[in-house]
Amino acid sequence: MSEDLNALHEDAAARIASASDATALDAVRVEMLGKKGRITALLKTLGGMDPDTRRSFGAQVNETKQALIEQINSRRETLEREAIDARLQGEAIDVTLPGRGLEYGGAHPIRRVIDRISALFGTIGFETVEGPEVEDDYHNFEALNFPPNHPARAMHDTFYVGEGSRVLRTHTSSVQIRMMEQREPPLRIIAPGRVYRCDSDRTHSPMFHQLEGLYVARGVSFADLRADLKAFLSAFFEREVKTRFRPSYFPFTEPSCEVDIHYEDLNGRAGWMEILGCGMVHPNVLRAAGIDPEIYTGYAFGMGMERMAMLRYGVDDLRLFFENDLRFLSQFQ
Ligand code: 2NL
Repeated sequence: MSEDLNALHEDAAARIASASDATALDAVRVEMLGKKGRITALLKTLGGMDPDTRRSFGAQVNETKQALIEQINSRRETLEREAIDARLQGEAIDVTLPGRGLEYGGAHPIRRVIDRISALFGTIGFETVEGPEVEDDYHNFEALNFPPNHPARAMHDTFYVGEGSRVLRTHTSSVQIRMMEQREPPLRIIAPGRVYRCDSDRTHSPMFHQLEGLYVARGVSFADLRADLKAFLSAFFEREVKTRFRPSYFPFTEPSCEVDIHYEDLNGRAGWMEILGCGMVHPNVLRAAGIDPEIYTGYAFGMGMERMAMLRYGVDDLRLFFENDLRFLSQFQ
């Protein structure tokens, strides 16, 4: 009998030791100590034994039972500790690794130039406003004194969109028409934004950025236009800029000018460079927007932002502004 008990204990002890998880260990416990377990079965046989055998064998069985309970509990603790250790190992953080660092973003050079010009005109009372990029023919052309079949409309190859007379705006003048419709003079606004023309080559992008300015009030003169633009150009380029106002033509201004700035490069070469267009708002444009040209006059100007950014930052290729290559963009932060 005690031979069987020893064998049973050894067998159980080996299986407890090799139980690899809580489920396997519990299976051993049920097989030994459960209601129908082998130890339980032995205890049930005690009743049929004579008192002496019962006392000594009963003590042996109980000893074995206590020993198995302890072994099972100890094995359970070991398994739990191992599970916790494995999890900690898996979740370990190497605090000696270098940090990932923070990447700082920054404004695109075109945005920086728009903000800079808006701020400069802000100091003399101009408010920066925005408007829709998909326009109707009226706000993009008709209100700006382009007659229905005037060849001037072909000056820009326009992107027509959808049914009817929707266009991608070819300038931000349309925003200024909308402001004149909504507000009363005196009016001082800057309208920057994306504009679209069917043009694509080394120096033209079908989408580019323009910024226009408009000042409408009583008694606004060409002298105001000239003084304000000269002050702006010197502030923008941070030097005393020599300017030249050349007569030109736009349907929406009369008289109209193109403005050149004088430059001298490091090799001593000098010359004039066109930088913007301007003029006195045409009476037809004021009238179309509900402003009486007998009472009010206005000046307006427009310039390309890519060109201003190229001059300010010394960029020689327009396409760099649209490629979004971080090696280029991160130089402006
Ligand atoms: C250029 C020339 C110009 C204007 C834009 C304008 C707007 C209204 C009325 C009258 Cl609502 N004029 N804008 C005037 C003259 C020139 O732009 O070279 N832009 C890139």
